[in-house]
Amino acid sequence: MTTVRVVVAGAVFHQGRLLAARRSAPPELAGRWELPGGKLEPGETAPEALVRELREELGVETEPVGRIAGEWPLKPGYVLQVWTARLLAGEPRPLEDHDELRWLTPERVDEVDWLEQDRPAVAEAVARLRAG
Ligand code: 523
Repeated sequence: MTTVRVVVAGAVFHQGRLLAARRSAPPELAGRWELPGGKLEPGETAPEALVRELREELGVETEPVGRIAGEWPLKPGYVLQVWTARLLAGEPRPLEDHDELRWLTPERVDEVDWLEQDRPAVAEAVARLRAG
């Protein structure tokens, strides 16, 4: 039996903006922008993993709000799921895996080079941001 592993990413909202993070590794993904997150660990739910990853990578506390419908294939054996999340505390800093962060308004969301697999979820996140 093959188990598909889930990577969870967060569309983090704060004051009408969406957080974008530029990857610093691996070489084939470095320089591209993503919704930050990471792999689920055994026994974790996706929202639990998201809170942990955003704490480890960015030093912030967040609250997952709702899942963005869909699942996007990554490398073989991995799929991407995306949740929206609110920033509760802290100022995001690129502590690991990223070298730049940006808060994007809906009008400016296309100014960074998003990973292809993140684009559908980014579009839906922006629609939710615009809707308030
Ligand atoms: N993606 C991706 N988009 C996206 C994330 C968070 C991850 O396409 N928004 C891909 C990139 C990697 C895989 O998912 O191929 C795992 O993401 P990664 O490296 O951020 O997961 P971590 O932090 O759990 O990885 P390790 O700690 O290195 O195991």
